[in-house]
Amino acid sequence: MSGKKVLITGITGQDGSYLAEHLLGLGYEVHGLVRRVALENPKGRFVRLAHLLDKLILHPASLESYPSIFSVISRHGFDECYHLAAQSFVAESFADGFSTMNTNINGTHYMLAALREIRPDCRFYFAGSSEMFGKVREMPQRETTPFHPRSPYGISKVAGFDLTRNYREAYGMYCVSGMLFNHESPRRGFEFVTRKITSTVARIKLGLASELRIGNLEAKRDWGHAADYVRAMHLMLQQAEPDDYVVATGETHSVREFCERAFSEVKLNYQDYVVVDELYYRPAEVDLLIGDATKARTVLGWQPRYTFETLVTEMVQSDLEALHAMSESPSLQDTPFRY
Ligand code: NAP
Ligand code: F7E
Repeated sequence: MSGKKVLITGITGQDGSYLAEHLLGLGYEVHGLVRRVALENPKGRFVRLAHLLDKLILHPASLESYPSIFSVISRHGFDECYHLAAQSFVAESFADGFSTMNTNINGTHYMLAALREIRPDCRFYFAGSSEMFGKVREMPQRETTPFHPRSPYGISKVAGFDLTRNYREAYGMYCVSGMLFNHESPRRGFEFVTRKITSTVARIKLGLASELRIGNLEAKRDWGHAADYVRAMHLMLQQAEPDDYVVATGETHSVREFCERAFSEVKLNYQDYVVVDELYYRPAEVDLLIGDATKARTVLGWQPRYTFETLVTEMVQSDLEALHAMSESPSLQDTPFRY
């Protein structure tokens, strides 16, 4: 057992829930920073953590408030901090760039500043993103690839990355950024394209929907599984020296291929159901991402366990099972999908 204390921001999200599970398994005392509204509506807001709630210590705080973050950090001697909280939906960042910037940039700065003040030895992980590469300058993208973000979200992640590196260089703190490519799972939010596809495939299969309205089918992503990627986050904080790492599978697939694969999982042809709707196009698109995770593989010894195929299968099957469970158990009717 590690006996270490860890603070996770964004613990209610996809990655936060997998990371909490992983660190509990390693013997950590796991604390989470959550919004006060979440504590007031545990059934709705802790749906991904329901199976872990009795093992976690949750603290209400606001990412927009330095004093609230300072107060949580000052009350516990954290050894590691994983800063995952963010407005993470790229499309929403075009709709409201200001709140995305406020949460993602200031929230990261407040975390770093509070740690520097109270707990400078606490190791810090920042959730960087392949969206920082944006309009990509080289293929595949690696740690040295220049950034060219294409959305307010991407810009906010470049700022978070720069802040994290600056605290490392200026104050000698152990601060690292993971440059993580898209990672998905049955716990992915419904607005992201993979979960939108798999949840709609399940509804179509059961006769509850007749079409899938979607945007750019030609965008390509390097899609991995969140359970694999949280292991890399943890490994990044166990090294002798702090450094930044790309985490990716090294394979790229289009949204069209994801649709094809997900529909074929239930023996349907995606062309019979997919309707392209320009409503879902973005003002500026990231056309193609493919990562080179050689450094994570060699230095961290990290390896993904899922493939593209096993990821899609797990997501479709999980959404089908959740819908079946709903139809059979009235008590599950207010939780549309199992996480
Ligand atoms: P997610 O499911 O959208 O979770 C986001 C988390 O941030 C939730 O716990 C959410 O809390 C919290 N949050 C959002 N706004 C907040 C605010 N104003 N104050 C406090 N908490 C707030 O995201 P994810 O997929 O787990 O991703 C985790 C992190 O990795 C994010 O920083 C994301 O940008 C980054 N990332 C994700 C991917 C990916 O493919 N998944 C790839 C690269 C980087 P509530 O539950 O209260 O809303
Ligand atoms: O879009 C296209 C869309 O919203 C993927 C976040 O976790 O990964 C995620 O960002 C692609 C884009 O994820 C629809 O235009 C087509 O090209 O699932 P997404 P994302 O924007 O790649 C990165 C690494 C992060 O860091 C982010 O936090 O799919 N697309 N049609 C669509 N996308 C959505 N959402 N909905 C559609 O109907």
